[in-house]
Amino acid sequence: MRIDILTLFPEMCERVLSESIVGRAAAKGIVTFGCHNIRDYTLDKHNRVDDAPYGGGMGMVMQAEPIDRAIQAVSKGCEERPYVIYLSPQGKTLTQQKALELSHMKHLVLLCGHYEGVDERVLEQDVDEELSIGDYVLTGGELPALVLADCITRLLPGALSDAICFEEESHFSGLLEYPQYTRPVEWNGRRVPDVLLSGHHANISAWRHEQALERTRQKRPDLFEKYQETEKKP
Ligand code: 9D3
Repeated sequence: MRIDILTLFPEMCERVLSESIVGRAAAKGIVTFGCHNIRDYTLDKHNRVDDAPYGGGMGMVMQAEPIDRAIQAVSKGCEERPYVIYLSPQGKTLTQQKALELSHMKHLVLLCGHYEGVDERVLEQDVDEELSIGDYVLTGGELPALVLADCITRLLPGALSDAICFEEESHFSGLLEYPQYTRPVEWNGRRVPDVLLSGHHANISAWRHEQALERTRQKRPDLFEKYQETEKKP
């Protein structure tokens, strides 16, 4: 898969995408990231990418032309038109299901907005979908684009280790995870639960399932309700 991010802060995006599991997936060639500065596509002699809104009002609006030229540039030489996503507080909220759907695309372009917004005409012409990551206000679309890139990348075949991947498939139950412990057995007067030291695998499994249920009931009653409903079905 190819993911191009159009932003005013390409270095910020490159840094995030070069680390950890996502960075490793890129190094392995499972995904290719391109982080592009929208400013590089302005034709303005002062390198401007924004201007005052028509009709007046506060703040600045990102101009259509540099954004459209950036999209044209990253589409060049591609057989198919990329799927263009605008990260915006007005979009539908990203879900795991949406990330899974997007993980099947060949080429995504993620457009990050700033200032008071983007000229509506380039959105109409070029954008296929608008996505938000939740109902809280950030300073720009970069973190949302990185959240989306991270979420999609880990779903690509080969991105996760076999161990984690197996765990995902076998354990995805709709419950929260059970508590985990590692050495030492006692820390600050707190002991690891005896059952985990017993070596009795059936008891350990039963204990973990119980813990997962209890935690979900306490911390995420919404998920617990859903889980109970799916359990009732044959
Ligand atoms: C002037 C009114 N503001 C809308 C509430 C404007 C505005 C605020 C913040 C416009 C852009 C932003 C920056 N945020 C994003 O670009 C953004 C975002 C977010 O703030 N929260 C959750 N998801 C997203 S996706 C893009």
